[in-house]
Amino acid sequence: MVFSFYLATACLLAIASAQSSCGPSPSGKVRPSIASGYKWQVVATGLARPRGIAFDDQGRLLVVESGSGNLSAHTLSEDGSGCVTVNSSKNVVTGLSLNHGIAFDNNNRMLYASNTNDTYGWQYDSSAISVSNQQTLVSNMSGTDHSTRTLLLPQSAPGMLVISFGSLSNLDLSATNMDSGTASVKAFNLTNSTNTYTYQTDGLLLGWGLRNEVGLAEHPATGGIWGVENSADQMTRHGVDVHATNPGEELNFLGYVNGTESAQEGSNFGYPWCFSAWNPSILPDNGQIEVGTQFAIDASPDLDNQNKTDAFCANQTQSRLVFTSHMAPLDIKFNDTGRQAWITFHGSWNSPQPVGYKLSVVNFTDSGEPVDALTSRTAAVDIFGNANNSVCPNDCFRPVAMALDSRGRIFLSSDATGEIYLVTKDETAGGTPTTSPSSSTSSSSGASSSTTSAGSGMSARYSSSVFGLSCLSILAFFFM
Ligand SMILES: [Ca+2]
Repeated sequence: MVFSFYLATACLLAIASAQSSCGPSPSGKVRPSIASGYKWQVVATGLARPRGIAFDDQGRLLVVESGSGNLSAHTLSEDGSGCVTVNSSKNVVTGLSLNHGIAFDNNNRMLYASNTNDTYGWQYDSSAISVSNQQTLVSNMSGTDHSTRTLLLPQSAPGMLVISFGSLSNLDLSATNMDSGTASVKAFNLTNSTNTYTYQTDGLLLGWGLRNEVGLAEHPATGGIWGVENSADQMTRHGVDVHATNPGEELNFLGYVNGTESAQEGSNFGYPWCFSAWNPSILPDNGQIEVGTQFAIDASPDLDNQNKTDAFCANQTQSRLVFTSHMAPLDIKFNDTGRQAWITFHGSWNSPQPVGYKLSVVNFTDSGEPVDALTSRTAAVDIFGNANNSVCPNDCFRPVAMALDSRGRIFLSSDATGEIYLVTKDETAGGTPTTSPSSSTSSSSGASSSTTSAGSGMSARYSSSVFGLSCLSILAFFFM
């Protein structure tokens, strides 16, 4: 029995190492999983479907709570061990059905937020934690299905407001008309605006044929605008159902708003005619299709494709990386050097196996380009997710949006569970993550062996869980 006691102690330590060291417990049955070299904690619980988040200049976390439509501010406190908790909370904006988008200008004096139809701006007082002088800046974006209007205030182009307006359905023919405004990303100059802009007729077009570019980010070194796209559900090609592993979710380069010229600016990115391959092997007539190639969905019963062919799709702007189908990327944020892009994957109903529900990182070069090639299937390295995706979505957190604080720590909203998480490097673990790719991504000949600081994937955590189960088995034997 003495041996059993020591064994039990060792086993409990192994299991406990997989738990957060501080903060509230995760909601319900949520069991997070993290890559070695990183740690997590819950910062806040009980929020009403939190979506977009942002820090004010006092380090307060502002949260769009889509369940209530309010924008709330949360004053945080931190103990000596780095544990962050909410000290007090206050509603800043109510009554506008805000549902996702939030951004500050460069000096945190102006606050912006959106509901489906409108984008608003206010003067923000971080001492009083209040707003004033509400303006409706951009309007006429009502729509069904994809209701979020992500906002980005590029640091390299003060006064420019970038907005993403997703398609109105899975395969939305209105997106074939550039003037409809749907399935596009545009930039609006706030410095010379006197009236409310109309999305369709005003603004600078950065890209169209973008099904639902929910995540937008500016590269800190180049000023380039990058987006992550939620691609189509229920896909068929030549009448064959290929939706289980196609199309790939996309990382797109949308050009600049700081005056730098780009051939891609204002171009068509393919939707609703063309989609990027994730698994070419199951596509009919796939002789010319690699991972990331945009292909046509000829003869789809869902869409009269007006003879758009693979050759046509080859001439539309290609994505820069692709990710596993249906993972639903909702946000992208660069670290301060621009060498890492963090991406949240919300997960989707349309995958036969639950996929996504995690935070991953993509490595970029010094010149602001993805390290991996378009043909890579391992560009996104998993850092933080759920221990068991088979219980998703019901018993999983679902990452939506991020805010990085001045120390590079990642705050992460989960709408489904009403939580804010904090993911950060684990200094006590040496802070030197390994470079192995995640176990949860498929292997590929196009895989990159990057040298940057992506974690070792979440397999270590799974090992811990497996070890825990093994311990229980052994203990059961000894206690019999
Ligand atoms: Ca595309």
